[in-house]
Amino acid sequence: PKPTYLSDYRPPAYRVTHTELTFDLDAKATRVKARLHMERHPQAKNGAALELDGERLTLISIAIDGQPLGEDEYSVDAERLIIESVPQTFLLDTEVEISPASNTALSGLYQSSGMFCTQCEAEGFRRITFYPDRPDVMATFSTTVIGSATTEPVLLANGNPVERGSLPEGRHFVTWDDPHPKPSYLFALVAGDLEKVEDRFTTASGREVTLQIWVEEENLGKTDHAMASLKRAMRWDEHAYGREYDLDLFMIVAVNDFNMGAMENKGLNIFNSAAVLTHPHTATDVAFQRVESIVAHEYFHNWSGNRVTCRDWFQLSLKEGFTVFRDQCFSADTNSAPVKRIEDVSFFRTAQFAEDAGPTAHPIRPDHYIEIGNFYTLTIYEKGAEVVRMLSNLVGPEAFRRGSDLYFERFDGQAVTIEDFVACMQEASGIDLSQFMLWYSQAGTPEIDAHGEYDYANGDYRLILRQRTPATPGQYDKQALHIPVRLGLVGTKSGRDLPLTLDGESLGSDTVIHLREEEQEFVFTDVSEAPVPSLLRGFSAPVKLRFPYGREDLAFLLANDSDGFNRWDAGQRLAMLALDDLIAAHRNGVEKVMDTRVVEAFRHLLNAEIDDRAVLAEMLTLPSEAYIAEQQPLVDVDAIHAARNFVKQRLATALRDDFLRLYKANDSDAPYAPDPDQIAARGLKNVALSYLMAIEDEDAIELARKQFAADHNMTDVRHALTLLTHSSRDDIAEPALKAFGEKWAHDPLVMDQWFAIQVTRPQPDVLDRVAFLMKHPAFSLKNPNKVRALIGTFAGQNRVNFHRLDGAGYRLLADVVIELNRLNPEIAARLITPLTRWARFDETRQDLMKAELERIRAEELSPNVFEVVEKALA
Ligand code: B3K
Ligand code: ZN
Repeated sequence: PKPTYLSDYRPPAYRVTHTELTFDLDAKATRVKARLHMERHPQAKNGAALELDGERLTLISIAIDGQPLGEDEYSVDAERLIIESVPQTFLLDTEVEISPASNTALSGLYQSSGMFCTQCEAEGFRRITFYPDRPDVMATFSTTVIGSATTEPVLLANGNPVERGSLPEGRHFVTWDDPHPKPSYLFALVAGDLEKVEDRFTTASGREVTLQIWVEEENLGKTDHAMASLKRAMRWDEHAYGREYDLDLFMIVAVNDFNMGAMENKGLNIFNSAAVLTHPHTATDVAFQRVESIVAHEYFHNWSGNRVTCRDWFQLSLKEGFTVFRDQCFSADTNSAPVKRIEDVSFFRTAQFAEDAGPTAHPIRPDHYIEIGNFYTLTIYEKGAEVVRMLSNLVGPEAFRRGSDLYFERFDGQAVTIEDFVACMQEASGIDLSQFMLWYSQAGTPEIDAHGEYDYANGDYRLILRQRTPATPGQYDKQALHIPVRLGLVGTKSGRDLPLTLDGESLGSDTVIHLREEEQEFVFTDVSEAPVPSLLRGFSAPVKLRFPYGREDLAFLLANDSDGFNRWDAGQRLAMLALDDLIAAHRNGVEKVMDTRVVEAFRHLLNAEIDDRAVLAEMLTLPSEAYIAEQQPLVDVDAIHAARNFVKQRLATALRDDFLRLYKANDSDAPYAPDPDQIAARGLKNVALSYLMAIEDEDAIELARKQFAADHNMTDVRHALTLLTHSSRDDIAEPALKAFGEKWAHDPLVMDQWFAIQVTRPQPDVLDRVAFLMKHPAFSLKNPNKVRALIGTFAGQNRVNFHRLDGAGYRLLADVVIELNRLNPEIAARLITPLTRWARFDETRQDLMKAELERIRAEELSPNVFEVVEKALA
C-alpha cells in the first residue's frame, strides 16, 4: 500500500451537485442504483478523465446521460472506475451489487443483529457505490430505500421522509430528501425491525424538531438519559455557540456492532449501543456520563463537521479536535467542571503522551498516511481539543466566540482547512497566531524544565522556563512552540495567591505567561513572601512540566492551591515521588518503607472540610499503573504493581477508620440518579471501599459483599464485584461472578462488563480465563464491543499479566490480531497498540513483543495492520 500525502492535494476534477440513490435491500445481494448529477470543476482541464472510488462492488450497468457505456469506454479495478471522456455536465447512472451479510469490516453497508446499517466515515461510501468519495465533494442527496415490510418495517436515511408506499411481493419503500449539501462520508441508511422513542425540541428561533431514538424493542426502557442529554446539548449549542439545529427531524439509532462510539451522519446519527443505552441497573455512572458526552459530541458535529466540513482527511482534527473541545465544555458546564478537567487530563497524560512517545506518533495534522482509518487517534481528537482550548484561552472567550461565529458563517456549506479555522481566530482577536500554528504540524510532547528562585532581599521571584520537544519518527528537529503557562505564586506564610507584577505590570493573582523561546526568564517583582509556584494551572498546555518540588512543597500545594486542578496534581506528584522510591526498593529487593508525608496528606484530606466531594474522590485516587509507567524511564510492570499495592495497603491500614467513616457517610439508598451529587457520593464511597479491600479484612469483605447483594445500581454492583473478583477470596468471588453472568446473559452490554471485570484480575491464571471466555457463547470476534471488553481490556489494563515473562500474553494478542486482520482491519490495527510500545520495556520483553509483531508482519496484511506494524518495527 502507498501513502497519501497532504502536499498532493488537488481539488476534484468533477463535482456532484445532486445524488439520487435507490437501495433494494437483500442480505447477500443488495442492488444500489446511483444517479449522479455531475459537472466539471471550473479549474479542471478540458477532457480530464472521471475517476470514481469503488471497492468490493459488482458493476451491473453504467450509462452517461441515458446512454449505456461500451466496455472500451471505462475501466474498473479493485479501487476505482475510470471513464476517459465525459461531457462538461452530465448524469451518470450506475447499478452495483453488494453483500452486506459478508461485510465483517463494518465499513459501508453491513448487517448488525439482523438490521441493515452503514458506516461511511472515512472511506466506506466507496463500498456502497462508485463515487468521488472525498469530503470536498458535497451534494444534496435523495435516497430511496426498498426493503421487506416484515423484516425491515423501518427504513431510514438522512434528511426528511418525503414519500412512502408498498410494493409487490411484501416489499415497501421510503424516500428521504436531505437538502443540505454533504460529503459522502455523512451518508447513512438504517433498515430493520426497530422501535422508537420520540420527543420534541423547539429551537431558539422557533423551529419544531422531532427527536427520535430508534432501538431494538427490548431496549425501549434505556433511552431516557440519551434523550435528555440530546436536548441539553441542543440548548447548550444555541447559548454557547449560537448554533441551531437545521432540519425538522433528528434521529439516533442504536446498533450492536459498531467500530467506534458513534457517527454524526446528517440527521441520522448511528450509535454503538454502548454509547446510547443506559439504565441504573445496567450502566455505571461512567457510562451515563460517556453517553451524555457522546450524544453531545455527535450533535455538535452538525455544525463543526457537517455544515462546515474538512477539505481532506489531513484536516480531520479540524472537526474532531474542535468538537471534542465543545463536548468537554458542555460536560464541564453540566457536571463538575474541575472533575471533568481532572478526568480528561489524567486520561490524556496517560494515553496521549504514550502515543506521542511511541512509533505511531504523528502531528495533529499528519502530512501522510497509508490508511486514514488509523488516524482516529488520541492525538487528532484529544490533543486537537487541547490545542483549541489553548486558542480559546489565548484569544479570550469573547474573541473566541466572534472567531467561531465568523468561521461558521464564512464557511457554511464548504469543505475547509485548519488554516481557515485559525485565521478566523486571528482575525477576530487581532492576535498573531503564526507561531501557534506549529502545534498542528509538530508531533511529540513538549517538555518544560522550570526553575524558580526567590530573592528575599528585594522580593523578586525569578522563574526560568526551558522548552524542548523530543524527536518523533520522521521529525528530528523541533522548533520552539508558543506555550501558554497559567500560573500563580502561593505564599508559604499566608497560603494565598500573591499579587503578580511582571515588567511593571500588575496581572492579578492568576495569570498566563507566554513561553515562545527555547528559554525564557520571567521576573516577578514585589513578591511579599517566599512562594511555591503553582504552574500550568488547569493544564493550560499539553506539555510535561518538571519543577524540582520538594515533598513539603507538594503537600503545601495539595492543601492550599486555589486552583482545584493543581491541588489534585500536587497530590499526584507527591504520590509519584513516594511510588518512585518504592519502585526502586522493589527492584533492588530492599524493604519498602511508606512515606509518612503521603499518609499525613491523605489524613488531612479525609478530615478537611472539602466542598467539592467529586474532586476529593479524585484526590484520594492514586495514579494508575499505566500513568506511573508513563513516568518511568524503563517500565517495570511488576515493581509498579507491587509499589502501588503497597501504598494502597499502607494507606488503608493507617486510615482504616477514616475510610470506614467516609464509606458510611456516603452510602445511601436514595433512588438512583446520574446527577453530580450522587455521582460524587458514589465515587467517594467506592474509593473508600477500594482502600478497605486492599487489606481484605472481614469488615471490608462484608461491605463489598453486601454492596453487591443489595443490587442497588450498576455503579455499586460493578465496583463491588470487581473488588471481590480481584481479591484473594475466590470462595466469594466465583459465586458472585456466576450469579451476575447468569442474571445478565441476555444483555450484551452488561456481559461486556462481566468480561472486563474478569480479565483485569491480577491473579496469574487470568490468561487461561481469557482463552476460556473467548469460547463463551456471549463472546464473538465479529463484535467490536466484545473484542474491546475481553481482549482490549486484558492487553491494555491487566499490565502484570499481559506482560508475563513467558510471552503468553503477547502471543494471545497477536493471535487475535491475525484473525481480526481478515475480519475487521480497523479493529485489528487498534488492538495492536500495546505491542507497539515495546521500546519502553526490558530487553527480554522487547524481544518477545517484537517477535509477535514479526509474526503478524508475515501474514497477508490489510493496509491498516500493515501501516501500524511497519511503524512499530521501523
Ligand atoms: N466521526 C466519527 C468517526 C468515525 C470514523 C470511523 N473510522 C465519530 C466521531 O468522532 O464523532
Ligand atoms: Zn467526532
